[in-house]
Order: sequence, then structure tokens, then C-alpha cells
Amino acid sequence: MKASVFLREIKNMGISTITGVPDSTLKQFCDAVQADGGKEFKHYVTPNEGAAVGLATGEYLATKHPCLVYLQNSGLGNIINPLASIANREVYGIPMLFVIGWRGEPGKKDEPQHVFQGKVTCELLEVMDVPYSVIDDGTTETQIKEILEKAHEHLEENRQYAIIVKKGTFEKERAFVWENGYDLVREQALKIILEKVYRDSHIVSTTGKISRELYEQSDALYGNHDRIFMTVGGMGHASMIAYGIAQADAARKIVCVDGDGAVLMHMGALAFLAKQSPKNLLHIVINNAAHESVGAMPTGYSGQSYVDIAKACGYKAVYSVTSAEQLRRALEEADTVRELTMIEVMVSLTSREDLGRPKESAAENGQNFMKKLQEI
Ligand SMILES: Cc1ncc(C[n+]2csc(CCOP(=O)(O)OP(=O)(O)O)c2C)c(N)n1
Repeated sequence: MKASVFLREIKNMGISTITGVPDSTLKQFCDAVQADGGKEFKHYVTPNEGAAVGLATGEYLATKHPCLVYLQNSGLGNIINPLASIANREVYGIPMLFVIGWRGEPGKKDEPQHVFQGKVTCELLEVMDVPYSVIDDGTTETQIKEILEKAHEHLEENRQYAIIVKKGTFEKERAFVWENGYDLVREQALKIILEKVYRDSHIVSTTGKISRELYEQSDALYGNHDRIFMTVGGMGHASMIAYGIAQADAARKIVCVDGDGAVLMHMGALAFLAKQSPKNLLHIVINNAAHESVGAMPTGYSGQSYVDIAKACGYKAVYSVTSAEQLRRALEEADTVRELTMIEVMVSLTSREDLGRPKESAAENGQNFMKKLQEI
């Protein structure tokens, strides 16, 4: 099915505001929403999925029109609080239509972080009092119309309804492409970071391609990746994991390699970290103004600087760099400062088609990281 056809039916059911966080399973859907460019739909990429439920709640209060909230099933955790304690029919009864990308569908091979989440996706919706339909590449236009009619009935009763989207449901159409104006390639920046910090620090890296690129570059440079803890799931929590390690032993140097979308998702961590001010934590934000790993949709804070926020929160030193040379210099300086520091690295929207994935299980990588941690 074409995502543009799906969107037309969404419009026909009276929805004209779409909000959420992008997902690779929903890439074609996200591209179609971007391609609309605000003509038929108002569109907001929110910091996290719970924030989208908040926005949808406000829109309904103001207009009596339900919103469409899209998310990867990893984001279910983020919506549970506002769904259970605001939107549920036993509280305010706020209707909204969820469109959920299903990673880790049982029986299909997927990454470790998606396996359990994929298994409990339907159950979670049942527990949350959200009825749902599942669609795939065999779902016809007529069936979609029927599903949306059913959804409409639930929305009319002040309930929510979810459409779970299997991988490959939406056909490829015109991809949404944009440039952010930066030249430095993320993978090159990550290599520079590894060259500077890998020997005497431990790294906590964020969700998505940043971890996958660090993994490959570390193998290429040092023949192992044991000093990297990859936050493969739990998007937005890498800096708090890094802090957890840093506070346990002030003698260890910890580097968090974060993404701009991930920092935005749980931005409160910046304020917390600044308050704690660990001297042994270097926070690097790879900023491409987008969720590049899942299709490069711009974030809700695209084009803005993270160091200004970090500085205002109380980070002791901040650098924003756009070139390899500036990055090398900032890493040198950060090493002499030895205070809570943020380096923001502005990078392009480039990544390799043949980028690999970790070969070991997550548990194995976790164990190896813990062993290495004891060595320094
Ligand atoms: C809670 C949650 N929502 C959505 C996703 C899907 N997801 C994986 S990586 C990613 C984009 C990360 O963006 P950013 O941190 O800016 O890094 P980039 O991919 O641009 O390098 C998203 C949205 C997820 N893993 N978890």
C-alpha cells in the first residue's frame, strides 16, 4: 500500500494533525507526511512519544479533533504514563489514533533490543485498553477503510485505537531528502573521537547508527570494541548510563557519545548532569539536526545548538565544532579541562549503505564491557 493513500484515508476520517517520533518501519509513512509539507496536515516531530500524546491531548481539548500519533513500538514505554493517567477513558477520555511500527515481530529476525519489546507489543496495548489492528504488505485499500471505520467508532467513544504496522507494509515512494548544510561525515568524526579517547576511557554510545559506526571503527582501529557500551535500546538514556558509571569511580574517564535526537528525547538529563558536575564525564553530542538512523527526519529542535542549553544548565566547558581539525582541538582541550564538558559535533546526513551490526549478543557485549571497566 502507498503511504500517501493511507494518509488520504486518515484525512477522510477527520484527522488533520499528525505528531510523533520517526521510525524505520514507518519511513515511507514519515516521508509521505514530510512530502505533504503542511498542506493537508499539521505535523510535529516531538522530543519523545509521550510528548506527542500530550500534544494530541491539547489539540483535542482545543478542537475536539483527534490526532494521529506515530511511533516505533520502542516508544510505547514513553506513552504509557500520559496514556494511562490522562488519555484513558477512566480519566479524561482523549481519543487518538496510534500508528505503531512493529520491530521485533515474533518469528522475524531483528536486533536484540527489539526482540522482547516486539513480543510484548500487542499485550501492552491490550493492558493499556487500546484495541488495535495489524496491517502488512497484503492489506488492501478496502481493508484499510474498514480498519479506519472501526478506529473511528472507538475514537467517537473517547477511546484510543492503534494500527500496528509490520515491516514492508508501505511501498517505496518518493523519499524525503534534505541537507543540513554540514560537511563533516559522522563516521569520520567518530573515528577521530576513538583515536583520541579509546585507550584511556570508556565510552557509552547512543541508540542507532552512532553505536554501529563506533563498533566498526573501533574494531578497525583496535581489533575490539570492549570499551564501548552500546545503548542499543532505551533511546535518550545514554548520558545517564554514562553518569552511573562515572559516579561509581571518579578515577575512570567516561565519554558519552550521544545523538541530538536522543538528547532531546530526555533533555532533563542535561540539567541533572550539570547539577552533579562529574569531572570525569565528557559528553559528546553528534548533531545532524535529524533522526538519521531511521530515515533522517528533522527533529523538533533541528538547526539549534545544544551547547547553549548545556552552558545554561551549568556544564563547565562547551565546544561546538564543524570540522575534523576543530574536533581534534576540542578533544585535546577537554582532556586538560577535566570538568563536565560538552562537545557538539555538527555533521552531515551521510551514512554507509553497508554499515554492519554487532555480531555478539547484547549480553555478551555487556559482559565484555564490565570486564574492561575493571581494568582501568
Ligand atoms: C523510544 C524510542 N523511540 C524511537 C526509536 C527509534 N530510533 C532509533 S534511532 C533513532 C534516531 C536517533 O536520532 P539521533 O539521536 O539524532 O541520532 P542519529 O540517528 O541522527 O545519528 C530513532 C528515532 C527508539 N529506538 N526508541
